[in-house]
Amino acid sequence: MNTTEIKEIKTTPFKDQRPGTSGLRKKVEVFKKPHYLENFVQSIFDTLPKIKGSQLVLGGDGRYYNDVAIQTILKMACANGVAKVKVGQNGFLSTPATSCIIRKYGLYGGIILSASHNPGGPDGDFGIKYNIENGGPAPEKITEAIYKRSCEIDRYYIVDAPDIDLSKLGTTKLGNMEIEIIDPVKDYAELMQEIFDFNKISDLFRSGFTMCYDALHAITGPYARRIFVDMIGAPTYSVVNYNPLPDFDGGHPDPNLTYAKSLVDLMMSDNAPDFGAASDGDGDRNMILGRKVFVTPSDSLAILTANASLIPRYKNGLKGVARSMPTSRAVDLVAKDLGINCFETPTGWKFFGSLLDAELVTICGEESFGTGSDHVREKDGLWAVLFWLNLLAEKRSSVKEIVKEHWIKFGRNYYSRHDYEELDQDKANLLIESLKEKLSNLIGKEFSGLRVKHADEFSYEDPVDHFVTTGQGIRIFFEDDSRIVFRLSGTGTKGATLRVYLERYEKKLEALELDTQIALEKQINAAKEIAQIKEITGRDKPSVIT
Ligand code: G16
Repeated sequence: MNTTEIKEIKTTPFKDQRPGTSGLRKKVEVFKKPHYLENFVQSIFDTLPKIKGSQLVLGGDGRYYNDVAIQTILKMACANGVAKVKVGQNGFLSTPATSCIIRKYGLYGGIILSASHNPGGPDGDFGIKYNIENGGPAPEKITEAIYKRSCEIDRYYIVDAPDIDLSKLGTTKLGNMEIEIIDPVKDYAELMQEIFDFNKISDLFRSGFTMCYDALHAITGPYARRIFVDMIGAPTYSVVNYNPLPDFDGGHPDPNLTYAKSLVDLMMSDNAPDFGAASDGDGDRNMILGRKVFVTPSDSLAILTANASLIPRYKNGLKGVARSMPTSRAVDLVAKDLGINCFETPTGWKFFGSLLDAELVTICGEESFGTGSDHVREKDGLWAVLFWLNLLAEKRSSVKEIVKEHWIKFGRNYYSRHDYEELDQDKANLLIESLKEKLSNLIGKEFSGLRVKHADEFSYEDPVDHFVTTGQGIRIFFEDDSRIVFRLSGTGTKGATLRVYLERYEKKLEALELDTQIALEKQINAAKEIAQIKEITGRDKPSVIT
């Protein structure tokens, strides 16, 4: 018996530990406050009824403070009676790989250390989230219980022991707890090989097809090298920025038109490869580009759904699809065509979990660069990239041709998101509150040539467990069926971020290739006018447009 002294440490609650859209995200300096991390981790353990004797997985995206937090969590897991923890070598595990491991080995849950697409480093962000035994993010009822516990906590448990060397694969012990240091890529890569036709993708590369996958110095680098280069045989230059760095080399690991600029510039140039893609800090987001074309995440979701039968795993059809409310309604048109259900959920991958578990849907997606399926319970960046590669290998046409074909068949949902970042929290709250007050008076009024047909605040009742979630965004529908959605982000760590989602449908062949911002001009102006963005926030333009 390996004895390790369990210490009970007295503490007092922090009042700001309510998990947001995806776990608890704060500045590194906040997490470094004495007892801050420990309080939250103990609140998780105190909330879980079967933590004693359980098996967990633990890892993160390699960002600054991961290494320190992992050692603390291991010592706390031991003190709380956890039987075994699987840890990614060097503390690395992508979010979808964590989900895969929970499901494959039937674990009780997992702890993921990441602030996703938020910047890292000593002045950047850190985060922690708990995933349950289905492999997905803890649902609202659990995150609320964790928060409630964090408001009352007065002690936590930790063992007094030296740090564990996480650099070597194999099994070791901490007190009575077993620690297995695992290859972070293996299980996930095997799962991808079961889903997609790797041979067909290899043939595509052998035919001279070119790709640039940008890992943005975040977690997907090792996964992309193993899968694309070692297993599929893509040339090594196909994967760039593949070394995970604690500060993402000073970058913002967010795969979008603003933060993955060098990839976007390459793909819009005359030297562009056939295909470009990127993922975020923890590997659950994706951005898809073709030569001189950017595929919006909403279009990507619709295109993957429409072509799913070409992929081995989905060849017998889809049970249904789901999208978050602000995501464009492009996929709804595909679902109708396929005769399957399309569910509309609040923002946050956690809302897809019960639909996937109940086998109501197979594919889900969000405008925020997230797409995934029932193979895990998280969105999955590399899965989306492999899906596109498999599709390109089957169709042997370009990304641009596939997108155009889709628009010709289904019409195009012009779509853009305008973010106003780092707003004063009170002003942002005021803007949303004033919108709410106006809602009933908006109907019939005209803004920028658009007449309001309907306006409401979105709330959602989970069709499986009937849990109701309210206050999920203000929706304004116009008579031409275009739409604006306003909501405050639940993932930022500095001030507030106002997200304005703009959408308009177009079926006319001659109007399918307009510039998106021009195509949405009326909706953009109407949004500014209705929400009085400049008057309330002082900002006259968004900080990020995607
Ligand atoms: C998280 C959630 C997503 C959500 C996104 C943006 O993604 O898992 O479901 O769409 O945040 O949320 P918000 O609009 O509230 O900032 P990630 O990649 O950050 O974990």
